Amino acid sequence: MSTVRNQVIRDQDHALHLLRQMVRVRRLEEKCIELYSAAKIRGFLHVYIGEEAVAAGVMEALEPDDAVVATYREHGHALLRGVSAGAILAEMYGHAEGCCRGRGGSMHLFDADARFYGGNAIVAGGLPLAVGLALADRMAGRRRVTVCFFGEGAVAEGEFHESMNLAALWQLPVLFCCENNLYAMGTALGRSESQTDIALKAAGYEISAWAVDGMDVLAVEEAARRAVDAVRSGGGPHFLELRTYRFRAHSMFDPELYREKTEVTRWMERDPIALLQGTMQAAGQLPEDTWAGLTADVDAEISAAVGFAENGTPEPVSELLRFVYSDPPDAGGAANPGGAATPGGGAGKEGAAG
Ligand SMILES: Cc1ncc(C[n+]2csc(CCOP(=O)(O)OP(=O)(O)O)c2C)c(N)n1
Repeated sequence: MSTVRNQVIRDQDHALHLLRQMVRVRRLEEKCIELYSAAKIRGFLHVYIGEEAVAAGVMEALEPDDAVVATYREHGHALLRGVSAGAILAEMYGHAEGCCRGRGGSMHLFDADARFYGGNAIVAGGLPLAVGLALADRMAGRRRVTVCFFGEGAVAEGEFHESMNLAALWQLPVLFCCENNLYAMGTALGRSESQTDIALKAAGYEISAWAVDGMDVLAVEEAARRAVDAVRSGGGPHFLELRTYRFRAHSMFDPELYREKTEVTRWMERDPIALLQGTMQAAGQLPEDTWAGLTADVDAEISAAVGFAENGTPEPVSELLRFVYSDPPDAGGAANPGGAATPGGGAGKEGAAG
């Protein structure tokens, strides 16, 4: 088995933690696929399998107050940001116990308490949102960082360029993390971009940018810490191009005619979980029973989450207008957080039922 790097991992407990985080994401999504196939989960489902080292490494560099913005391939980001597996699965079931009361589903996970701002289904849609969050922090004098994850498909969008420009012009505290898995649905990067070096595109906006091996969680964490520290200490926006690969189809509906099976197999040889596991085992840092204990714990977490989601309840139809509009302050929004608000300003449960 190949190793992450020819090195002995200095902090064994931390390496084990990273391994656990990646396994949590992998097992959660393997379960999602199973539940989707059993028609328990409906709608779209995009899994992150193969890319786990990116979210696992970057999240380590963040403080609880920092903000995270992600794409529709965000189950792992939400989980590692502290949204429970139960709240994620209940969301996919369309149950009220989900992190968005079952209204968003797989592509729209959101949790304001965790400062997790989606779950954005529109390609590149998260970038201006991240720039806005960073601008708000700058204006309020808060030393927070906003991290924005997006696929390389986003660089073809105008929103990408507008966001790079404003973040650099205003020196905003945002870290852009491009998850370059080489394909935007069925379109290979080289078929849509004249310049395929994405870090170079960001550098064109005077943003410090560099590429990282996105299959090596230690390398990702190291790069993310360096970038986040620079952003937090006033160094303006930074950009990481994380070179990675998705092992599964784009979504549950994708015959994968655009890539060779041998290419997929080649990348699977650098599975981020197996790489770290192999390195630790080779260094005598992962005894068999430690690994068995880790996987058993994760399996228990996921099966408890499935139970939680299964036992959830759909929202009653009478509640569906709640939260569609926020309560205007003069309608007593703070005092009536559950009350429905109409565009005209009327609030109250009767309004919701109507
Ligand atoms: C503005 C917009 N255009 C098109 C789509 C349809 N679409 C959904 S996913 C996707 C590919 C995006 O690829 P990438 O950004 O590389 O992310 P990945 O799926 O590889 O993680 C496209 C074109 C969309 N959601 N939004």
